[in-house]
Amino acid sequence: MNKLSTLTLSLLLSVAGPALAHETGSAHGHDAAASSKAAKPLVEAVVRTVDKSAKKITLRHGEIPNLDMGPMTMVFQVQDPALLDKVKPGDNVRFTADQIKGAYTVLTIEPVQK
Ligand SMILES: [Cu+2]
Repeated sequence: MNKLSTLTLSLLLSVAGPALAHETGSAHGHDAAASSKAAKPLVEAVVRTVDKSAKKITLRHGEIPNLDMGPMTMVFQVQDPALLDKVKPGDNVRFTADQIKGAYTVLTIEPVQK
């Protein structure tokens, strides 16, 4: 199921990335600050491991357009360790990431109900 959903999501993202990003914004009201700062595209992923003490998370992620990265499993830094309280291994998530001082870093992450 994970393989299939990743495949599906990759396809969806390639045609409907911005639309998907729009849908998830509804839960939290206004997001003016974020959108004025050129928000990063939301990327689908599955959480593999979470390491709060090291502020790291391993994600099996789909394509990350702003990092020019294809789907893979890798470790990310997290900008705020509180983000790691929202997710656990096995969760399907949507996240945004950027390269900060050379380190791939998760900026936002939200679980997705499947
Ligand atoms: Cu990667």
